[in-house]
Amino acid sequence: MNGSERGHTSRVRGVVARTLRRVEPPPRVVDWAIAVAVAVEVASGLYSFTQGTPSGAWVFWFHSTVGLTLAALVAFKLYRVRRRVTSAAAWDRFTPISVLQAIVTLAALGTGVFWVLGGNVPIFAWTTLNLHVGLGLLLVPLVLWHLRGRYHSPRALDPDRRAALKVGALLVAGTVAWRVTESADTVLGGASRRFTGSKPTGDLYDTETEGGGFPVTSWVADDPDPVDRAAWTLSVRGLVDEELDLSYAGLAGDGPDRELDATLDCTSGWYTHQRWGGVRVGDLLDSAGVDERARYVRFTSVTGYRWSLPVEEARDALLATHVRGDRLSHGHGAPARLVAAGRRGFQWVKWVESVEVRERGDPMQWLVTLVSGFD
Ligand SMILES: Nc1nc2c(c(=O)[nH]1)N[C@H]1C(S)=C(S)[C@@H](COP(=O)(O)O)O[C@H]1N2
Ligand SMILES: [Mo]
Repeated sequence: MNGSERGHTSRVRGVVARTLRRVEPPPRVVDWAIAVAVAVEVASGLYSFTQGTPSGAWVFWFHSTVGLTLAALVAFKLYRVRRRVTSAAAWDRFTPISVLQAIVTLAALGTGVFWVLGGNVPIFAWTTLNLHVGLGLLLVPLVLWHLRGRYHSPRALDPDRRAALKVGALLVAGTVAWRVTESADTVLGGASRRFTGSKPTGDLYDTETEGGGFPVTSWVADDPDPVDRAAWTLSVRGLVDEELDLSYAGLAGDGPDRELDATLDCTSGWYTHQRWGGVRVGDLLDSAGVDERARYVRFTSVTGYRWSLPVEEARDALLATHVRGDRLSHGHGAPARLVAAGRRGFQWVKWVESVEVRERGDPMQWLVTLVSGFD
């Protein structure tokens, strides 16, 4: 390197240092902002699983915006601590976890952006969106462990106006970056992505999929033996005037009673729009007669997997026996499955055998959907 090159390099360094000083919040503010942003991302990410109608679209853009802001915070942090990682002498017993945390954070952010830009590299049955969720959840114990070793009381922060403005500016930059990724996605042909981030099944799965051309998925481990239509009955119980036990012939002997177009949108990141046939739950409830205390209707699978809907919403749902004019295949939930338009896939209970009218919701259903099938 000659003298003028060296002068040039140090001038560039000077510019970087000055720019950093202008935009970078103080170190402890960065550290705390990272912890808060990770918590916000985990919470908004999980909450987004419950959103299936465009009124919930804000959760997805909020999650993206905070994620991109987090990327900037992580960049500041990594730049600041780079020497502590590259010099072996500076390592202590918390450094390996910190390095792992940095890798997982970057991977979680990277898979999120990659997915939004239309990317998907499936690993066995996992889409890149599943991987993103897994990495995000892995961050929870890692951040807690990191805080254990490197905790600074937030009282040591003195949140001056400048620091607050810098964090605010980063959020604005995150919003701009989010708009840019959205536009980039449109240019890359991502118009078919739903507001939930889900893509048409055809974009994700090129293998033959069972009946109706969309994949068979179960949330975690639910995998019953095929249910015999002739032996199956659907029971209607709870706050009803008259309990019902309906056979398949009684329910759909003459073919489906109603048809409903609805989008099945799985939290693994795919959706499929289908015409479903079956019985309107409202008609079932009317035949049984509903008590005025009724607030929820709970749908339970032969496996115990279950979900409840507020009674008014449940009335408009379908207990589907058919899709695209054909009887449901086993994988898609034969003899009957719940079709709840505007709800996410995991709430569309398959292999339904019982409908219960209840006064209360069912908080345990959250746990049951995760553990059903492990026995
Ligand atoms: N009983 C039961 N119903 C279930 C599930 C399950 O694991 N068990 N998985 C849910 C999930 S996560 C989705 S996305 C849809 C998938 O429906 P499909 O297999 O017909 O595509 O079913 C839902 N219904
Ligand atoms: Mo799903």
